[in-house]
Parts: sequence; C-alpha cells; structure tokens
Amino acid sequence: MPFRSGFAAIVGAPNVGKSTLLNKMLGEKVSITSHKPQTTRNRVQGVVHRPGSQMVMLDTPGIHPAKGSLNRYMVEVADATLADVDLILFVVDASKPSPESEALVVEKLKSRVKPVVLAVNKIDIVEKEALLPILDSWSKAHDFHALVPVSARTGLQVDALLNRMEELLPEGPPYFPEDALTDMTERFLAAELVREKVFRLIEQEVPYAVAVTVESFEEPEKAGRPVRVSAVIHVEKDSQKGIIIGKAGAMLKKIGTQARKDLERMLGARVFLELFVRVEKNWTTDPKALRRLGYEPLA
Ligand SMILES: Nc1nc2c(ncn2[C@@H]2O[C@H](COP(=O)(O)OP(=O)(O)O)[C@@H](O)[C@H]2O)c(=O)[nH]1
Ligand SMILES: [Mg+2]
Repeated sequence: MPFRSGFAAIVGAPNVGKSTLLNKMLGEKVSITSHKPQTTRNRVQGVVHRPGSQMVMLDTPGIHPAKGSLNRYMVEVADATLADVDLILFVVDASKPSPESEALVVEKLKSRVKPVVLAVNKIDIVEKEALLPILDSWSKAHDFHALVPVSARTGLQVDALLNRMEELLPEGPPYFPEDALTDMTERFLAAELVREKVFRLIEQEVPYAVAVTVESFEEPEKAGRPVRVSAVIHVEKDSQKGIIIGKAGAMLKKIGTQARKDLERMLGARVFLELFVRVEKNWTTDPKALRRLGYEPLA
C-alpha cells in the first residue's frame, strides 16, 4: 500500500461540531468549542497521523450569510481554505438542519472539483429511524464521495470516517514529523482557551464582542516554577467590560481559573495566568483593530 498524504478542510454551518470532530480525530484539544455558533475564528490546523497516511486537517469558521467585518473575515477564512486542499470534509448536524448556511456550502462545493466526504454528526442525540431519511436526502444534495454518520462527542464512527477520507488522499510522503500535532503556538492556544471560557460562561451576545490577546508568555527559568501568562480580554463597550468582570470580579476569576486548568493540562506544567479587560471601541468593525487583535486579512 502506498503512503498517502494531503490537506483536508473541515467546513460546514456554525455549531455543527467541526472543532469537536477535529479534537476527537487528534485525540487532543487544539480547537476551542462551545454551544454557541461562530466560536472558531481562525483556521486551525491539526495533523492526523495513521500507519498508512498523514492528513493535515484544517478547521474553519462556520460558513453562513455573513454581516459585519469580523463575520465576513471568518467566512473568507473558510473560503480560502477550500481553495487549497486535496479533500473537503463537510460536516452537518443530524439533530438540527441549518438550511440557509448548508445551501451556501453546497453552492461552494459545486464550483470545486475535489472529493467531498459528508459527516452527519451528533448521531448520539438522534433516533435511528430519523437518521435514514436524513442520510437519504443528503445523498441527493451533492455528489459526495462518502456519507458517514458520526458522533464527534462520543467518537462513534470517527475512525470509519478517517478510513474513507484516507482512501481519497493522493499518494505522497508525510509533510510533517511524526510528533507534529498542530501549527498553533502555545501562545495562540492560551488566548483561545480564555476566549473559549468567555463563550462558555457568558450568555448572549457579549462573547461576539470579545477578542483575547496574550501580552506575555514566559517559560520558567527553573523547573517546577509556573509558566507565566498575561492576557487581555478586549471588548467593545464599558457595559461588556462590566459583564466580563462580574460582581466583585467573580466572572473574571471563573474565566481565569477554568482557562488556567485547561492550559496546565495542555502544557503539562503549572501556570500563573493573569487577565486584564480592556475596552477597544468597535474593534469588530474596524479593519485596523481586527488586524491588531489577531484577525489578519488573508493574502
Ligand atoms: N450531542 C453532541 N453534541 C456535539 C457533538 N459534536 C459537537 N457537539 C456540540 O455542539 C456544539 C458545537 O460544537 P463545535 O465543535 O464548537 O462546533 P463548530 O462551530 O462546528 O466548530 C458544542 O456544544 C459541542 O459540544 C456530537 O457528536 N454530539
Ligand atoms: Mg468551531
């Protein structure tokens, strides 16, 4: 059997489980997730190593009819990713269709001559009888190379999905060393984990006005000492700053504690995490501010 390698884009509507699926495929968390749509903003890369193949998976922000600079940026990221991959993994939610966004994705697929595998996700929460008609109707929506029902949460059928994807990769040598997991820096992951906690702990719209930057990330000079991370949570308005900080600082503390625990698990070291909140008026609509906060326009 020849070795196969290539790039695969994970695309789909917001909130269908793309990032959860990537983490499951990798066996490690590299992409943040939450029950809110539009959690992922950048392209996140993870490398799946198998005995006969190496697949570089690119997680993308959800494709949806976008309004506003940040949202348009996110859809652009997804679009650009589709352009330079060998294989597309389209993820849909079996428990809840998103017709408008899904039609948009199918439209984009039609203009690309690339194999597309459809993962029908969240089968852990749908009745078996309901699944067949869903698969049947998807099989008519596009000429998919394979349709695989999966659960990113439980891992059910994720291996079967990888098998189907692997078959569609071109022959080629591995691109990355065996121990490469992601191209995300520890610094970026630290900022993302803080942002994830904001998405998970704060209701309604505030998380969409939040960007997180890491101002310093210091490895300890002596073993056993903590890694020192200092991060800023940027919001658009004073009222949002109040919500992030919470009563007597309770919310900020909770965000910090949860992010620190995840970060410690990820780095395998103790972490001292310091958080600040700063108001950056209208950053989600100002191209310069977007760039400053880590959302670089694509070349
Ligand atoms: N029940 C169930 N929930 C899932 C599954 N996969 C993802 N989720 C949940 O769906 C929500 C969105 O997941 P996320 O990975 O952030 O979606 P993304 O926006 O497509 O990247 C989160 O609350 C996940 O825990 C699954 O297989 N089953
Ligand atoms: Mg995501």
